[in-house]
Amino acid sequence: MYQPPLDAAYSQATEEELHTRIRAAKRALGSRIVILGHHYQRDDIIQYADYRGDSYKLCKDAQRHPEADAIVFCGVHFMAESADILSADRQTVILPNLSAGCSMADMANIHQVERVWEELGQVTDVSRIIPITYMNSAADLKAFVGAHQGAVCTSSNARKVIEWALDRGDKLLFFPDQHLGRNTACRMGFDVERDMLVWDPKQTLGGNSPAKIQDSTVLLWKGHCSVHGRFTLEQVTLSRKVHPNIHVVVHPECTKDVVDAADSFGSTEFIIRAVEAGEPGSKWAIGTEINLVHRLAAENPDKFIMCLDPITCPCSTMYRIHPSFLCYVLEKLVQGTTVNRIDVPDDIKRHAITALERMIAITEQLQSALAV
Ligand code: CIZ
Repeated sequence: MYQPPLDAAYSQATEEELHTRIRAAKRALGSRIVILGHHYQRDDIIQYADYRGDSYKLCKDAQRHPEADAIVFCGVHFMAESADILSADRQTVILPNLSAGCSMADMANIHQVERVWEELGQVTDVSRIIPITYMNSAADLKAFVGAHQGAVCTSSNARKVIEWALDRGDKLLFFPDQHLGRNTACRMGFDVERDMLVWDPKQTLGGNSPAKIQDSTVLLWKGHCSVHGRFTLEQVTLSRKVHPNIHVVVHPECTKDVVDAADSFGSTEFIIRAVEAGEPGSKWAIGTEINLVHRLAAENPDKFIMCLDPITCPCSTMYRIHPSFLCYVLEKLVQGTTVNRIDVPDDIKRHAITALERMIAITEQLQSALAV
């Protein structure tokens, strides 16, 4: 989405001035707003978050605040859409910078997915395919999935959602991140060559033969995360050579060779829990977004924590939430104006909520099973 440039009151304000103004606006708004900060946000923003978390946890946190008129989501576009779908109708969701998108989410759009579904129908029985979309996808893809017996998943519940789907169908169409789908399916015993294929939406039948499609169980959309795609097997090997006994933990959006070589892998919440539970003096090489790695290092001074990639690169779209944008949306709210509202149309919301609620039901069953 297009974010018009901010006027001089914001773009030319000093950092110090912006922080003073953000604090004043937040104080003035009190419980009328709740500010959500994704783990990948810079510290300059996280310091104002009422909640920090992954996209799923933050949507759940916001639901605990029915009294708030506005939910200010410091994250990216698909996250604000999900919060809008799951929040009360009277609440507005605000994304401080409208151009904060997700390049992976943009790798699958509704026109492509509908065309792929039609193509699949020419070679196999689509009523036996369950579509699963990663949380990192636009609301209309979540609606597609909801309308076709599928569900949303996140990196923390992908396995459970895939198991659920395979109880209901014979195949999965998993989009947009091939790596999360592949890494999860491999851990479930599926074989990359025998059971999976990669679907390139730019090619007829995704670049596959009808026989391969009929024989495969896990159809992986050709999408990826540019940040997690930077981590390599060589970095894992080097970190172990330089720091013997280092524990390598990576995100499942990394490529399979990196995930296979790591000591453990999981969602941002998993990585945080793993590091926090580590022994004092333990060493950690982490393969995820750099703001989270730096925060973990600052908050766990008793451990050695480094990013697996020496030439670190932040998620450039997350980085678009600069304090000037947070200041802008908060001050406008103080003045009685809502700017940068993310409002998912009702026809999309109707089916997207089905897909999200299926995921929530599957996840909550998982949590209660773990608690037993
Ligand atoms: O679900 C999220 O928030 C993302 C993008 C990753 C994760 O593992 O938390």
